[in-house]
Amino acid sequence: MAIVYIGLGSNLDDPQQQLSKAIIAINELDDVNVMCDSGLFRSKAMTLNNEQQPDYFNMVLKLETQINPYELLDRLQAIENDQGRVRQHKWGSRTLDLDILLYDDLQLNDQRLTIPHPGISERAFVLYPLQRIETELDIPGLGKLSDLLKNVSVEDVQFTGAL
Ligand code: A4P
Ligand code: MG
Repeated sequence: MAIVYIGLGSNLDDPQQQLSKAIIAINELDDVNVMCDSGLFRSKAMTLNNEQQPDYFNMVLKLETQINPYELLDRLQAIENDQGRVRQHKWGSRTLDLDILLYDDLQLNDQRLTIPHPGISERAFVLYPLQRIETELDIPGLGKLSDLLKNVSVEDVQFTGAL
């Protein structure tokens, strides 16, 4: 069994409802067991060219699964599509984004997948949710979660409780 952390994000069409639906869909995937979630975090949208966007709601799920990373990505993208994900431009607003943050201690970088997910180490909206699940996490190639947290500001993200 691999231990996998998935990042969920939404800033369109009732984000909290989008995340609830996504958790149900992930739970229903064959060969996936959702172990726990981080609770809900709200943050300003990280955008390109100062584009104005609604705030994001983010959450991290911890799973165990036997599905390989590529198959898992396919299934997560199918859930994104089911929930009306439209891909306009990089970092555009979205109803649902599902990212594979960590997959065991795997390090991978090819055309389809980069694991750990790029940008983890600069993103308060990823690091704080991860910390609520696992304080002593080692991120492959990047070091201890507790050290990475020193480089982001707690003020960039607001914990809003259970979903
Ligand atoms: N891909 C590569 N590695 C992965 C991975 N580990 N998990 C590829 C998932 N996908 C991965 O993704 C584009 C391609 O990335 C996929 O087809 C897959 O093959 P996408 O979701 O279509 O495009 P994107 O999300 O616009 O691009 P990108 O670079 O993945 O963006 P991010 O990093 O997902 O960031 N602000 C706040 N506050 N909170 C957010 O959650 N999210 C984003 C998107 C921007 N601003 C945000 C947030
Ligand atoms: Mg993405």
